[in-house]
Amino acid sequence: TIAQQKFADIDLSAYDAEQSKLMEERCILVDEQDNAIGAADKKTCHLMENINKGLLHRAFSVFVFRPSDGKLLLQQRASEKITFPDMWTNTCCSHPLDDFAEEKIEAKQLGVRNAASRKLEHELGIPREQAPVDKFQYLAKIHYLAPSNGMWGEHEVDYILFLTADVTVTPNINEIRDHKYVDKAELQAMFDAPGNSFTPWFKLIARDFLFGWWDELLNRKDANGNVVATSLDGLVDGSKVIKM
Ligand code: DMA
Ligand code: MN
Repeated sequence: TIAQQKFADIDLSAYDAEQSKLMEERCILVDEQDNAIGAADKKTCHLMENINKGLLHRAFSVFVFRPSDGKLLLQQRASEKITFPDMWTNTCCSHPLDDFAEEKIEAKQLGVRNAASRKLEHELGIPREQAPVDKFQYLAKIHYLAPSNGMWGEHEVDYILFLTADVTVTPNINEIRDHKYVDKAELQAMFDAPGNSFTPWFKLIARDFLFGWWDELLNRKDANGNVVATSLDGLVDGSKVIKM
């Protein structure tokens, strides 16, 4: 069955050693309604050969906004990344892992929240106390499929989380090449400029949701003029998977 996919027999020696090692992480397999149905290593989950047979896993996409001006923190993926290298994208994406009990908890999206806090530290060096699990605002979960380069791709149920926090960024250069804060107009100018490339999930989320939710965020400043992600609670019905 799909839940018992074998470790794919693909040689990773041509890729970056650190990124190749991370392909041994075990992702959580889900059906299209996001019911957990098993686990498989990250390599298996990201091969188009398996994706084309329906293999689907759980993921998250975090958007970090600066409280004082509501700017969004973007990252450019490192050239070492095996999937979607060098592309600009939202603050941080990854997977809750079957390897950690605390990342399998489904109540209140606690598993993805724990994974998001872990990966903000791993990729951007953000101290965990700056990204505590209860500060993330869960918005929605989307189901999308996107080929990357060659044999690789993504096929995920992706939880979208907003976080408003002042964060200290110390980039892990094996993960990210660059990062910057943008307002809506600056992001739109990046999209319009020739030569920038963006991850497919970021383009989909930007196309359908990001700008509207960002407007709501900017409209709901607290008494000190700061944007607060948790003010978006109840804005959308996050209970059903949205197919993109
Ligand atoms: C995977 O992101 C998750 C999404 C939403 C695409 P990623 O490739 O950045 O994950 P990782 O850094 O763990 O390889
Ligand atoms: Mn993935």
